[in-house]
Amino acid sequence: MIIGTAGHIDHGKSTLVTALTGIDPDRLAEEKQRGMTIDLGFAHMRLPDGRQLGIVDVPGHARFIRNMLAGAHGIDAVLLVVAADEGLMPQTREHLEIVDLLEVSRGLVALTKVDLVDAAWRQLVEEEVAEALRGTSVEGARIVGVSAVTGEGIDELKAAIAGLFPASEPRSDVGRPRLPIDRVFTMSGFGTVVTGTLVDGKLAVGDELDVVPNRLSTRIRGLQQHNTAVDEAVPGSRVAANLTGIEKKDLSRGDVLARRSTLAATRRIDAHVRVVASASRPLKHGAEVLLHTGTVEVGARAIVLDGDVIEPGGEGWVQLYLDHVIAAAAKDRFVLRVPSPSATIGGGRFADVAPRKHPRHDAATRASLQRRAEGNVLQEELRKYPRGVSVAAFLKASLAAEPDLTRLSARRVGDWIFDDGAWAAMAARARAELEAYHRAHALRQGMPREELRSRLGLQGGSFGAALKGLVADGVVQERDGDLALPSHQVAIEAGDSPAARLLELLGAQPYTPPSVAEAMRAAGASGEVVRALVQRGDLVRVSEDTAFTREAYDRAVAAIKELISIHGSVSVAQLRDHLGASRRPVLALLEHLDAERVTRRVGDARVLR
Ligand SMILES: Nc1nc2c(ncn2[C@@H]2O[C@H](COP(=O)(O)OP(=O)(O)O)[C@@H](O)[C@H]2O)c(=O)[nH]1
Ligand SMILES: [Mg+2]
Repeated sequence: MIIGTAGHIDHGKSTLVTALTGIDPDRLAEEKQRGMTIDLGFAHMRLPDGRQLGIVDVPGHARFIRNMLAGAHGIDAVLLVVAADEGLMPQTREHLEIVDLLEVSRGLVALTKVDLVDAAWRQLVEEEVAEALRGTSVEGARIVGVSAVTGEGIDELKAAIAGLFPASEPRSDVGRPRLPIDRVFTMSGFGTVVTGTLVDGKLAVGDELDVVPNRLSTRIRGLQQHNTAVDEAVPGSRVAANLTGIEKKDLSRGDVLARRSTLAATRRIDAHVRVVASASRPLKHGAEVLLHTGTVEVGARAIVLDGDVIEPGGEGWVQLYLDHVIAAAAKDRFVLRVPSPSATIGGGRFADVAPRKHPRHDAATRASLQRRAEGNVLQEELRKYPRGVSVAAFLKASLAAEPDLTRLSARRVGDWIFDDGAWAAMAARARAELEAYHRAHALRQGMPREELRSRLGLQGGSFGAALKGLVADGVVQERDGDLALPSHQVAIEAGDSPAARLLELLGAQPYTPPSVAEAMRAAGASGEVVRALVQRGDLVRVSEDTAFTREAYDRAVAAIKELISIHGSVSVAQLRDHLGASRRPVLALLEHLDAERVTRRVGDARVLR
């Protein structure tokens, strides 16, 4: 569990963290020298029931709001710090707004520096704070007066913090660990170390991970939780991971470590945005904004999908087009800010992290996004990719551990999922293409795989799966790597056809046949005719040059077996004389039978295997 501080500069956030934990969260020399938090600080404390709580301390200064935003991701609760002597100040409101946009639903207010004010003033400030919380995600949060100077309220605050986290409530673990990186450094003797707040799954020493979006791979050599080495880190904890196979220069805040092939890298995101009521202007279509999500900040253009603006206090769907690729997952929360003057304009949740471009003012798009946001991700992915959705793509589009096809009319074949309607259309198309092909090429046993793939307009991966399904359904048969309808038979016309003439020619002098090339020429038969006859079994081609009719071949094989059974073996000369054949075809036949492992050559003779 993680709690994050929030509040105006100098209101006593860092001092309070030290009072609670004994750890000074200001770790940078510059922070200590200036007495001011610049970057995120981290501390941890043990709750009365023994559980560890991580604390993220954020800077209050407006200039470092981006660091505050990086720290606010992944927190389970907020500790809003308000100095009793100053009351609400600009960053109190700004941080509170961010907490609300990130939907942090648990919180406490620490009213600090109560040693500096009298009871009446304190009462006034408490009322002001309670009023400010109204309508936010932490409305009604308890307000605890504390003083780091006198120690007043510290124990009460500790108890209140513990009360925020009922022991029975585990953090969500969907087996999809993600660690948005907030710090990268090298430690002598260890190498590269990253820290972050772990969400959605566990990490263990030895895990192979992706670094997204740069598509690097790494392995976890060591893990720490709250400065203690562990074999496994659980979601909702502060984690330091020692990584192998990757250098500090290849990593930065905003990158995310994730389970292999589960996290999307994207430049386009569909999102539902709420524009804050306090915004001084609406969110305009085409506006340049800064997107903060996880620990990343990236410039983006907001395509407002309905209307030309979203007014302060309003909400709507936008497509964000990012300046560069980031790691993102559906349902991730985000904040949008505008640069000068720097201000929060809105925030919300991602719906589709790999969307197509949409027409604007389109009810179907809106409805689809709505259904997706409600959890029908697979259905919407199938709509988006009627030619099939890979399981890997689906995992990147959702937070699910596995695709769930119940209540969907879809089928899974291998690692691909197809909508039933799209499947039926594809099967019909395959049938029609094969039918046309068989008609055009009656002598061929089937269509080459690659040709059907391109005719169906499928990619290699989805075609492999689709074909498996079509074969299982009995729509298609595989014949020596070619594809045919089950009903298809190579058609060789009887009568005076090249095929018939070829068979007749070869059959007329079965053991002194002309070479295949000569016979083709004489019969006017193409290579295709020969192939078809071989496939049908009417011809047995024992070498490039030599082919026998089926009948002649079967008789010769029977003769060989008989001769061997009588004499123990058979020679080329014996067989030639027995069949009244010439030498060349007999030699080719015996070599063919050797290769077929029917006979074996011993000296000049053949014996049976
Ligand atoms: N009198 C008094 N001063 C405090 C208290 N807490 C913090 N301070 C002082 O307020 C100043 C700002 O504190 P700091 O923790 O750096 O504030 P932050 O910017 O919110 O982290 C420091 O000089 C602290 O010593 C308190 O409870 N009482
Ligand atoms: Mg501070």
